[in-house]
Amino acid sequence: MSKLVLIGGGGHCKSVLDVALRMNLFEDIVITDPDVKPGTQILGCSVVGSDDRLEQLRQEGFDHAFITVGSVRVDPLREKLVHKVSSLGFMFPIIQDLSAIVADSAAVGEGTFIGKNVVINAEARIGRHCIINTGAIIEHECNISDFSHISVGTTLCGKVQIGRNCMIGSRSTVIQCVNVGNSCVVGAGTVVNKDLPDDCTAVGVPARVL
Ligand code: JB2
Repeated sequence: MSKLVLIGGGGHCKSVLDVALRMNLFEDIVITDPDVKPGTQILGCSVVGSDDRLEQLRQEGFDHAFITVGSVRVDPLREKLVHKVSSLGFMFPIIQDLSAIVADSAAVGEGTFIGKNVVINAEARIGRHCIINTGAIIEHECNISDFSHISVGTTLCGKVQIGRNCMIGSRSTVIQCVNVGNSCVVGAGTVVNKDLPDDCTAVGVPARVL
C-alpha cells in the first residue's frame, strides 16, 4: 500500500481527505501546512509541519502527494507546489470518490480530485491537478485543461472546452460547445452561453464579462 502526503490543511484538505480515506488505498496519510500546529489531527490524520518536511517524508517511504491547497480564484500557487513536490520524486494519484460516475471512455489526469456525486460522461478529458468538486456534471466530450476548478454543483454541457487554471463557480452552467479561455473566473450561478476569451471574469445570467 502507498503512503500519501496532503499539501495544505484547510477546507479543501478535509474534502479530499474524506475521499482518500473512503478509497482505502493508502496505509498512512499525513498533512503539511505551514500555518497549522504540528500534531493537529484532521479527520484522524496528523499535520506534520511545513513543506520543509517533504524531503524527509519521501525518505520515510511516502511515495504519493496531493495538492490540497484549494482555490476560488485564479492562483498560481497550486502549480508552483506541483513543481516543488514533483522535483522531490513524489507521484500524484487521482483521488476519486466511490460515488462518482466516470465513463470508461473518459480520461482523467494525475493529481485531479473528483468529489462526491460527480458525473463525467463519455469521452470527456480532464487535465492534471484539476478540482472537479462535489456534484459537478461534466458532459460528453468536454475538455478541461490542467489546474482548473469546476466548483460544487456546476454543469458543463456537451463539448464544452475549459482552459487552463480556470475557476468555474458553484452552480454555474456552461452550455454546449462553448469555449472558455485560460485563467478565467466564472462567478457562482452564472450561465455561460458564449465563448469567453483568456483572463476574463464573467458573471450573471446570461454571462457578461466584467
Ligand atoms: O505553500 C503552502 C501553503 N499555502 C497555504 N504549503 C502548504 N503545505 N500549505 C499551504 N497553505 C495552507 O492551505 C494554508 O495555511 C491553509 O491552511 C490552507 C488553505 O485552507 P483554506 O481553508 O483557506 O482554503 P482551501 O484552499 O482549503 O479551500 C478553498 O478552496 C476549496 C476548493 C476554500 O475556499 C473552499 O471553500 C473550496 N471548497
